[in-house]
Amino acid sequence: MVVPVPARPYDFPFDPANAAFVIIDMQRDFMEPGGFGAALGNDVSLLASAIAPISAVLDSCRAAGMLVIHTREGHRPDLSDLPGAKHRRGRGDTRIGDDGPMGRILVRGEAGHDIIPELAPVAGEPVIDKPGKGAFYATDLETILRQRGITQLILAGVTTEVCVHTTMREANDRGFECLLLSDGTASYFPEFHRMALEMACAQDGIFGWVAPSRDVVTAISTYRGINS
Ligand code: TIU
Repeated sequence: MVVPVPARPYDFPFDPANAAFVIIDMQRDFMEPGGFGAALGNDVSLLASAIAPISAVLDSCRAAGMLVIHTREGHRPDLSDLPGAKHRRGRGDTRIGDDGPMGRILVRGEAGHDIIPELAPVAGEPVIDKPGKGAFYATDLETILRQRGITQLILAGVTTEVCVHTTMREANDRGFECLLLSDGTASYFPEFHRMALEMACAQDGIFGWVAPSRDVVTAISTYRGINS
C-alpha cells in the first residue's frame, strides 16, 4: 500500500511494507570528540542535529514492524581491509588504527566504533560493518534487502555528502528507490549538507527524493492507522 510522502522533487510513493530504514554510521567515532571525525580536524558537534529526527523515524519504523538496518564504517583490528590509499589520507597526528580516547580509531570492536547509545540497534536489526564509504561495497547489504523483498530505502545518518551520498548512489544503481531525510543527515560542512540534499533530488530526482523526518513519521502513522 502506497502512502505518499510530501517530498522533493515530488511526492515519494512510500510503500512501508517493502521499505527499509537504513541508518548510516551513527557511531561514536563520527559523533564524539576523540574519534575519527575529530582526527580529521572536524567539529563533531555539527552532527548532533541528526540524532532526534533519526530517533523519531526509528521509533515509527519499529512500531510499524519495518526493517531497520544500521551500518558502521570500520576496519579489522589487523587493518587487512584498510587500503593504503585510505590510510594515508587524513594526515593529522591520529590515523585509522591508532589509539585514541575511545580505543583504536575506526577499528571494529573498539568503543568508538559503537553506534551512539541513543540509536543503539535492538535484537533483529541487522548491523552492516563496512570498510568503505558506501554500504553496498564489500558487504551483504544487498543480499539482506533482496531476501526481504525491499525495494525502497529511507536513508539517514552521517555524513550527508560522504557515506550517506555514496550509499544513496550505490542503491540508486541497484534499482532501489531512495528517500533521504533532510534533517536526519548532517555534515561537518553545513554547506556540503545543503548542496548534497540539492544534488540528490535535482534533475527530477536524479538519485531520489528528499523529505523531512516529520513527513515520514506522519506517513508511517497513516500506514499503521490503515492497517490496524
Ligand atoms: N569524513 C566524513 O565526512 N565521513 C566519513 O569519513 N565517513 C562517513 O561519512 N561515515
